[in-house]
Amino acid sequence: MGGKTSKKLSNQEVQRFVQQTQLQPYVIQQIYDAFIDRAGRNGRMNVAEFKQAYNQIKPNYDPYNIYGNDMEAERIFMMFDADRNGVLTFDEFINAFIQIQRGNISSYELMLKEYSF
Ligand SMILES: [Ca+2]
Repeated sequence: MGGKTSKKLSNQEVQRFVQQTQLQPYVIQQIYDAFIDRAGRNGRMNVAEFKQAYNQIKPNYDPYNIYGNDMEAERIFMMFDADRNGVLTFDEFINAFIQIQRGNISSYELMLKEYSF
């Protein structure tokens, strides 16, 4: 109990995420540490926690557009909450992270729209 124990991904998990995201292993671990920092040890990130994380992830974040960013964060949260249980696991989060970093969100949304008919 107590103290700052950093939680590590197993090598197997890191390899899986490397394949999935094409990121370097140390980057995966950094994202994981940041995720656990916000989400807590249970590894589940709720929408409020995601909004805070989103502000740090998003390139060209506009601090004067708080409401716009919040709504955007909520939308993205729902898009990537694959099993719709109201929290993001690291699997779900890292997918969102990659898409946000690549600026792919708008094309991703378009794709979702096209397939939702
Ligand atoms: Ca989920």
